[in-house]
Amino acid sequence: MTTEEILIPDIGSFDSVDVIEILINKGDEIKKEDPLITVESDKASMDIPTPHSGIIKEIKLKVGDKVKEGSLVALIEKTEVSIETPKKEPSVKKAIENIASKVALEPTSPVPEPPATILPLEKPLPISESILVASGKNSHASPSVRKFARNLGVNLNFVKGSGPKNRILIKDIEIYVKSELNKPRTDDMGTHFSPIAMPDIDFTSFGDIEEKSLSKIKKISGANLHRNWVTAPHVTQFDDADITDLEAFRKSMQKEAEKKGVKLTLLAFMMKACVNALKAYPIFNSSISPNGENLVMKNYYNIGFACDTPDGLVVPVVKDVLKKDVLEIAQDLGNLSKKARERKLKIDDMQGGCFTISSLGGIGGTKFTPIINCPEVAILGVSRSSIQPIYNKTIKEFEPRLVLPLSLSYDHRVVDGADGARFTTHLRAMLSDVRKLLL
Ligand code: CAO
Repeated sequence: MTTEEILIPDIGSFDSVDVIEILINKGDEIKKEDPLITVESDKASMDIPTPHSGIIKEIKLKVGDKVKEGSLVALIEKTEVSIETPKKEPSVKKAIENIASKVALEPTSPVPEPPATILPLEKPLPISESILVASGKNSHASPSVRKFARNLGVNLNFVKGSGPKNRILIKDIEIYVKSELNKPRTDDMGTHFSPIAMPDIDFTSFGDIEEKSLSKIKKISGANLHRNWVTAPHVTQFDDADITDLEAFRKSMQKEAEKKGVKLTLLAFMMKACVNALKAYPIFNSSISPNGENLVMKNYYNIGFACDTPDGLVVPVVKDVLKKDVLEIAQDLGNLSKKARERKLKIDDMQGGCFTISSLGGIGGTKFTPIINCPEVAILGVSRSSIQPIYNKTIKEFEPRLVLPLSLSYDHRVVDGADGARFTTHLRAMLSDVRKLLL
């Protein structure tokens, strides 16, 4: 093995160019044509390739040095013995002159991408000999950097250069790629959350099993629920409302409602109370705009309700709740629930919601944490009412009262905790005083 000097080759009419990047380290094992350093004139930058394969024993230059043809770049211990034969390949000199003349014609042209292909050569040059020029005012990059970018499929026009004169360095591309990988992706349901794979368990090894396919509704709602759960930071605010008087009033109206063929349930009153609270706290009647920059504030009041059907969960929407009385709302609720259970809901029946109520009161339970129906920003969970001892300050005694548990989940990107508590406090006040609610 012999140690040889690597010298700057013929670089044409440029008699002094700056070393702007050292691409090798002492001890590196390199192959013939690998780039060693990048030099730059006022018109062009180029990589200087190694004429031999071998191990770098010493680097004789540093960034900022001025070099010309014949300057010593490094000492290399050759690992191959090559018989030097004169080559007919285009020289570095010819290529740099070719490009320099192009650059002179278009001094502020944008960075060509991918630039290696712009050379009008019959046979493409090896990459290290391709003179890749970026002399635009804004950015430029050396051939090795361009090759690195090309291998990763990176368009350099999007990369911010941190080198001298905004030159793009390898580390800039690495930073760019990292930031791109961390951006939310549309194909993972709008999040960059990648859970580990579910373990593949053979359940038959534990006992008898039966497989059933998920219903279409479950497949669709499952994907939506998952997206909403991982994209919206949920907070759930709990509260209790004293609905003793409201329930007495509802019962007193039930006969009249039945005559009109309407079942007047608590849910109709809940809708009225929620619209009242939405008017008092309009932030709850908003959505984050698709570009994530603004809040869309809605001046209409359509309330969705989670409806349990044999095929799964659907959310029909009662439109214009503000303009309707409780009987009209109850009528809509009845019609939409019937349509849902008979699988007759139309797309329009499930669109345009501003806020959702999920009532499990007819079934049971004390409290739960409902998942927001995004892009809405809040959902109210209603659990089963029960008689509770409530302290009456006026008479200084506990009284048996009918108490309704409320669970408000909200998107903390939009709604602050204080507003969450204000909203449930307002709801509680409305539900406790039927006169306020119906005014
Ligand atoms: N506390 C105590 N009783 C309640 C109640 C409450 N909060 N809410 C309803 N009830 C009673 C009703 O008064 C009714 O009693 P009667 O039959 O004696 O009159 C009974 O429970 C059944 O009510 P309902 O379910 O017919 O009517 P509703 O208006 O309360 O609810 C609907 C309608 C569509 C919301 C409901 O049928 C339903 O599907 N609930 C499930 C929603 C769901 O799955 N949510 C979870 C989604 S995951 O977030």
